[in-house]
Amino acid sequence: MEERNKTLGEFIIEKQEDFKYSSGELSRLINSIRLAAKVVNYKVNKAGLVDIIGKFGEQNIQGEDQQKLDVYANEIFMQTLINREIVCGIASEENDDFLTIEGNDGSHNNKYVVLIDPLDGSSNIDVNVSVGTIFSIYRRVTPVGTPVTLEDFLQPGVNQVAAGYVIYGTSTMLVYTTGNGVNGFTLNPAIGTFYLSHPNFMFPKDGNIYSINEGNYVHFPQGVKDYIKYCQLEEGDRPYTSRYIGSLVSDIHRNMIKGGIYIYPTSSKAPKGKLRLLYECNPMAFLAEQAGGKASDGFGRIMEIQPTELHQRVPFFCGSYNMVEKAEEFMAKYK
Ligand code: AHM
Ligand code: MG
Repeated sequence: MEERNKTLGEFIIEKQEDFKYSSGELSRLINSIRLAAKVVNYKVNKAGLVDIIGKFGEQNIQGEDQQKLDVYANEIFMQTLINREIVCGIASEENDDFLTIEGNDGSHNNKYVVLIDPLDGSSNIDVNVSVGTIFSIYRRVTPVGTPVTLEDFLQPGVNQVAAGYVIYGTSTMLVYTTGNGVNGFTLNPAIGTFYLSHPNFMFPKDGNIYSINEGNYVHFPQGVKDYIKYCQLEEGDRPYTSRYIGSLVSDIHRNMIKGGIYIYPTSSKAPKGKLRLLYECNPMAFLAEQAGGKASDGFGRIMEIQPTELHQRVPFFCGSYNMVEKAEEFMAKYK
């Protein structure tokens, strides 16, 4: 008989002893993210109904429900983490600066900082396309007991203790790593429980999907242009298939299942790239590497970049190991 699928709650408890610092704090933190994800999921799924429900005069529908979903998601994730007093600081893609969190008694005794993109790809909401939440967790580097500083957030990705994403798609999934492989959980909306559906999630080593906004082709560096032409060449298993949702979480999620590469390069319009190192690239890079894939800025490992500012942008190449390696070969020709 097949083993009954584990719930995320059961999985977190079971894995707690594997954590390097097993005080239960990280488990509680991931539990809070699980809770916030369910609340945001409820709201995202209801987004298209707002007008209809509104017509029936439901109370409070104006104002609260018309709030932009990315703002709402930001508030939910922030509040959930703040209320539980489990982090000492949060930085969000939605806010200019980081937030220092103190306990009810004014103490600063928590160990972890969270960086979050509460609703990535939110321009897709209006057209009913999947969006996602991306999160990244570090241990603070300043002494426990003191307020967090910028230094606690500006850590290279290799220091991450956990990272993950939530995809609000045809099914809602939470996919995360604590540095021991990647596991994916699918929400059963009827009972509001995440079940382990993708244990030991792995990127195929090779793939045949390339995901890039080709509309910007003329603005791309020559290495990227050449790589795109390579993807389109009729040879061996090529031409590859082009798939671009324009929602990072969805594009990476699909490529992780099917095998593929996601690229957001520099361009003459966005000389540093578009995606944020701390909120988008590092967590995705941690997941990719833990799933046997690779993440690069075109020349070197994303997770080794020393961040200099909270909202720093970087070019991003992420996906099946061999595909990213190939793209780097093309980039290296024009270094
Ligand atoms: P956002 O943080 O403003 O939502 O932007 C990030 C999104 C990614 O999800 C997506 O891969 C990319 O921007 C799409 O950008 P573009 O429309 O330029 O191709
Ligand atoms: Mg984003």
